[in-house]
Amino acid sequence: INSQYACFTEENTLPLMFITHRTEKYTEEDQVKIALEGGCNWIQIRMKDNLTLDAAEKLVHLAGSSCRVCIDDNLEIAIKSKALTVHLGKKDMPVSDAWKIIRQQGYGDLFLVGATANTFEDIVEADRQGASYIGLGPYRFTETKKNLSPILGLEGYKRIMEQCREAGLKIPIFAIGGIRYEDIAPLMSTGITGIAVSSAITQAPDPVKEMERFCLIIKKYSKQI
Ligand code: TZP
Ligand code: MG
Repeated sequence: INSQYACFTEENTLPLMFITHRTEKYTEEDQVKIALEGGCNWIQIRMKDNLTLDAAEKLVHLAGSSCRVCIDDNLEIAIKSKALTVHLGKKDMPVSDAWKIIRQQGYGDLFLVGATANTFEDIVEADRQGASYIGLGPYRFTETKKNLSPILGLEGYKRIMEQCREAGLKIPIFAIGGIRYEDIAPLMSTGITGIAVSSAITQAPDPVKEMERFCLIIKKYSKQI
């Protein structure tokens, strides 16, 4: 048994993932504090060039036990820092290989493995390999990620979510990429589970207030699922 799909059914994790992305104004530590203060309880640590075990451990500790922390790309650091979630992109280790390592180390029932998708086919493959959830995107252009996959737009989400329903896929799907507050209602109506966001929070005039707004609307829509 793995913890596939467990995160949003058995826990009180809000289906809203905040992703750190260092800006001139806010360090990762600042951003974790902002997200927590705004009510977020799921944070992805995304530090492309400067991720270290020490940094991850400090941020996991800061997030505390009531916030799920996900480490981007690096399974070893996710395990050692006790983050208990890793997000794997298309160029990272395959999800099935990650599960082998996680089980070998005895964390099989605790861990979540997220995977990136840009197409329905990506979702099918990640699901087959046992991904716990999908980050599907990008919704629109964003400066936060280099080498963006083709933009999906609302039409892309409608089409892919319809394909998922037809195929009977149950895997939780999170929209990502340039998402602003106003996008949440139309995106949630396509049947996604939730959203992942970075710059809409960190670039808001009052990031804590913006996070609170995001949490409120996500709560409203996630209850309707
Ligand atoms: N993957 C696809 S888009 C993206 C990632 C990590 C960036 C999300 O950040 P933002 O600032 O909400 O576009
Ligand atoms: Mg990645």
